[in-house]
Amino acid sequence: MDRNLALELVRVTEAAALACGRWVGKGDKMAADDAATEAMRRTLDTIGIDGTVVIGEGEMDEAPMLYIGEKVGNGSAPDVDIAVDPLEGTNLCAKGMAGAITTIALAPGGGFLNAPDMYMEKIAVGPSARGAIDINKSPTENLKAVAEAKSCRVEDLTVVLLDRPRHEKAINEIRKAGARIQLITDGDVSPAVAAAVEGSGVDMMLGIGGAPEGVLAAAALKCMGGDMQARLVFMTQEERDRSKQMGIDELEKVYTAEDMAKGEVFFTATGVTSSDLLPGVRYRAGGATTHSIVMRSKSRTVRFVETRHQLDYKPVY
Ligand code: VTB
Repeated sequence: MDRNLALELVRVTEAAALACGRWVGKGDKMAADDAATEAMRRTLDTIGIDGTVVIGEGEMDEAPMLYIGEKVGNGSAPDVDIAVDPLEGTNLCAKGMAGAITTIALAPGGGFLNAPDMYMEKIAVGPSARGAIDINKSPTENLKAVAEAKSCRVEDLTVVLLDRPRHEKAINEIRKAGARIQLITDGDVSPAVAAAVEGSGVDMMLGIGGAPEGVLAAAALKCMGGDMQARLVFMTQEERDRSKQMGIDELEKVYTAEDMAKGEVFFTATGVTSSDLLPGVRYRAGGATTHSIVMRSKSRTVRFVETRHQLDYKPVY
């Protein structure tokens, strides 16, 4: 692909962030998500792609827009698959807490794992620890290998996990191993991406979160040359059946970033509330500033884009 579509997609995540940024701290996660989704949907149609949503807001009967299977873009070539999380961390946005982002990824048709909306166990690190992780090994073993790869001590590493009872064992083990921990209430895409950004302060994202979020993180980590392994976590027989229906034959498979995001992929995210990855939206009289991360796998170029928006000239806001 000759075009760097990420440079166009950043307008989509910016629009979503500007829209849901107004809902920061308002306590209404549904309204925040609707605002982001609506803005993302509208902006997507200005882009020259023939897109199909494969990771979206839900099945057709559950979501009014950006549902799985929905066609997006202006319909001109190329034929691409789209993965979106218009507002990743709706609770974080509603409470004004750190780490909410708007995010989108694009792959050639059929490039993304069609991940069902269920849990996925994940481990993600940046390029400096590439090859050092193994989801089948214990957190202690992974931390030792990552510290060695990064020529530092385990005590120098910071691991991000969702603060959930299901992670109690891992948290205890990581503490014992000596690494630092950042517990987050929501939003595991942002720390997975941050793990691959030199100097972000995050070295690893670990634990069980959403499978769709895992595919978005995989797209980003592939673009950055980071490393990720993941495995679906089945809670019910119904989830196993649904996964099979969605074309997943090997239920226990360990996925790499490449397995989940094949071909030339693009990823962008814009900060809604500030985090280790990106500052959040800041408004001023007649305008706002957004910060985004923009990347493509082909060149592995990672751009941090700071945009000054003149809202007076964008009547929609
Ligand atoms: C996960 C995580 C997401 O929601 O899906 C989480 O990947 C839900 O986990 O980033 P629980 O079922 O334990 O609440 C997010 O945090 C936000 O969508």
